[in-house]
Amino acid sequence: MKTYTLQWTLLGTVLGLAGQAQAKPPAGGVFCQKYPTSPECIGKQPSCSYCHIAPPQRNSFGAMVEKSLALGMPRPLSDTDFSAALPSALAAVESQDADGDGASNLEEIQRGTQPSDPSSKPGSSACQGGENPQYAVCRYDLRHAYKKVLRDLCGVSPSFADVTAFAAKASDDERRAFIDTEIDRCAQTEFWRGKNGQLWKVAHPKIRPVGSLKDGEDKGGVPLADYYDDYNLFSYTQTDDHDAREVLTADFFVRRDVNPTRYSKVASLASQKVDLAHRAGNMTTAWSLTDFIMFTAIPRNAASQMYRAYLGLDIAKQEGLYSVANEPQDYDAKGVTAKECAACHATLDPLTYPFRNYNGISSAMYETQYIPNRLETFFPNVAPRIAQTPEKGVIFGKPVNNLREWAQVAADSDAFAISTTKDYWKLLVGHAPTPEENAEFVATWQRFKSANQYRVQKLLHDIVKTEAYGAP
Ligand SMILES: [Ca+2]
Ligand SMILES: [Ca+2]
Repeated sequence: MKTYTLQWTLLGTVLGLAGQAQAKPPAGGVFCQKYPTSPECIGKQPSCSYCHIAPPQRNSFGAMVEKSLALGMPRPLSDTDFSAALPSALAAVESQDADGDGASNLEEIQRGTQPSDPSSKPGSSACQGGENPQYAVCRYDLRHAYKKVLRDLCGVSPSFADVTAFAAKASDDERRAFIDTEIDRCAQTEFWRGKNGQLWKVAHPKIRPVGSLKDGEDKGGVPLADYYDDYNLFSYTQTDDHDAREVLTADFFVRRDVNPTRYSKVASLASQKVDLAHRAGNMTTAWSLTDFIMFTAIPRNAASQMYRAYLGLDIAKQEGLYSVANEPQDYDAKGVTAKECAACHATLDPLTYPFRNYNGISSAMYETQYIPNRLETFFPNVAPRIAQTPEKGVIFGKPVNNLREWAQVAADSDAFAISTTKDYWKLLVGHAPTPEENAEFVATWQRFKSANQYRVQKLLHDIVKTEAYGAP
């Protein structure tokens, strides 16, 4: 994070001083279109340091790519020319070895090591660790997996009798089938799906609860909105045979019944005010509009929070940048066209426009609702061009007419599948995917999209079957 800040500060300085070669904001996005399964692209994009020591100075890999980049074209290249030329320049150096560590650039890109750093190279560390009499190290161990499933999904340690019974089963196939049964049983427990259970923990950084502002059950001192509605919708979309994408696309709400906890769809809730035609799951709940929009005219904070929370992309860390031509326009005169801001805001501002009519708490009568002409009505004096702010926006380079279309593009993106898979990978495996685990992680999120049809329940089974989970 510090490194990014320093590099981008340097970049801003360089841009102001000279027309020479610079780090290009689109580079990460183009790289990840070419190598979508590289660990550098799992829910993020490579940082400037992948090709640069400090922009514009390139490292050994960056220098090698530059030699193959748009040969004969005058420098500096425009962003468009650069983006068009980069894929073939990357391809041209794939079989070479920029840092001379014996691993080709392509191998390093695919394995997640640094192609410019000879001390970073693909190894076989996944299977180091020696003999362990308790477990078959580097092999899937069913007994280990069984005990871990009970702890991770049921919140209990298996008894001696449980473990003995498991070991006494006739075959490994029976043991596997039993683990699957236990996953389904545990996913019904309060530990997993109940109030403040494991699913709620996954939701915390997305919903960002503030107890003092809580309305309804467990009301705080300044009750503004009931974010339990958000937890309920989240939990509904992550359980049973429901589609996880509905956390972004739902036009319904969810009620929670207790003893035992069950989530069910409802068409309306007294605590929610956005009309049916403008609902986009947890992005448009009373709490999201209260907490992430508040009194803001153009709520960039809401867009960046959704991008980070549900797509795993943090614009403040230069992740997920898809610069839009002629942006940012700076309709609210915040100074975002300044060089050091523009690189991010060329993505963030078009990402934010579809939120323009969602009202936070700036007008009591119309709080947390969709109000056509909201900016014209409540914010006419913010800046001379404020009314020109479009509702149309752009996400991942795709134009969208409104927030519901935004939600659909987001929900169908690889970023959403990666981010959701990563949430549960971290919860169950215990850490974010390592370079050695990347091949399994990629296969897992790709199956989450395809064979598993965005069912978290199936994802849980899938993660438990990985070697990352089952090999102690
Ligand atoms: Ca190398
Ligand atoms: Ca290397």
